[in-house]
Amino acid sequence: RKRIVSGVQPTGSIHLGNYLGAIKNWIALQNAYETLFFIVDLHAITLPYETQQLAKATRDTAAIYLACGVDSSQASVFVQSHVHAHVELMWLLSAAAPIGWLNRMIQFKEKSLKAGDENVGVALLTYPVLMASDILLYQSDFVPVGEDQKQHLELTRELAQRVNNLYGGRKWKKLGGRGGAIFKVPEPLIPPAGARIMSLTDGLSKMSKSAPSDQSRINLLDSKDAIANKIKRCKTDSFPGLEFDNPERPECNNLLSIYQLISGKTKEEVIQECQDMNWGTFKSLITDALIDHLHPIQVRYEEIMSDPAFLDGVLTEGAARAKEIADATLNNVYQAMGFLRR
Ligand code: AQP
Repeated sequence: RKRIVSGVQPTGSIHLGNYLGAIKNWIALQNAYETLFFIVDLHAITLPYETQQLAKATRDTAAIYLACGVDSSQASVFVQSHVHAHVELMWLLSAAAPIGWLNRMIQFKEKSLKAGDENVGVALLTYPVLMASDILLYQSDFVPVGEDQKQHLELTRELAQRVNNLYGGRKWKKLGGRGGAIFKVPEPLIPPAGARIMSLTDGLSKMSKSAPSDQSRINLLDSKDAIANKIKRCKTDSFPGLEFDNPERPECNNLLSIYQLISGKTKEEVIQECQDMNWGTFKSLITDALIDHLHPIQVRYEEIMSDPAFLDGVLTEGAARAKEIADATLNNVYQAMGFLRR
């Protein structure tokens, strides 16, 4: 079976964007592919963070994966830092990664510009090398990526090819290796349309964990009242009726898309149902749909959190399965790069 890897950072509450853009799609993939879903805690420290929160957020994120329907008997669910090979391979890859490639990464430019050079850790620059390590360790065939991560995946692909050229093939064979490519070059798996969920308070910026206002996002664990309140106060417009894809109505497009994804209806069905509605009627419809969709996830989340031994078991087993694949790749890389092995 073809293999897929993906992960979410434990940097705050998991929101509807993470769910509709990533986790919900994983569930659809786990039957057809071999899947590894991890909680990327090592990535979560690239910007200032709260040490008292990291471990809790990591466990919460794992529990949310399971509550959303990730099946730990099929998928390997684990914490990135529990598999040491991620960091080790990252160092080896960073020797092959030209600084120029990293300097061109837009996310780094944007985030570092905000904070200023003296306040930004080196890890923010080398973050894409760790991401490449996360993917290449598992010889992944596909990586589900949103628009924002496309550039990083392209870097992963180029880095894989560069390492294959520098150290693979005949040179590796001479060192006792199997020869050929060290890494599989992964392909992006672009999620279904409409999977970029925007902020509730500004239809032009994406829904994000790190946005200062909690009103801008629906968290998966929000109470019924919180959901109702956020939808009540979310940004709308004063055009008549409701419609998708009008560039002058980004909030309208976003809310209709959310409703479509949550209700499982087609776009045409949503158009038929909602085009003549006013905001008041639609808001009560989407509020109910969100509450109904999230309720079973919240119930499962509580069950999982009430049984810490179960969650520990899932994460231990997931890390063990991941380690087997990761260590095999890492050993190949050490060998191909000419290291003296124990
Ligand atoms: N608004 C979104 N719409 C669709 N997909 C989204 N994702 C995030 N936001 C949206 C997808 O969620 C996955 C995990 O994201 P991440 O935790 O690695 O980091 P992120 O993309 O930076 O997510 P956030 O919530 O915006 O976090 P912060 O604020 O910490 O940077 C990815 O697959 C991402 O595409």
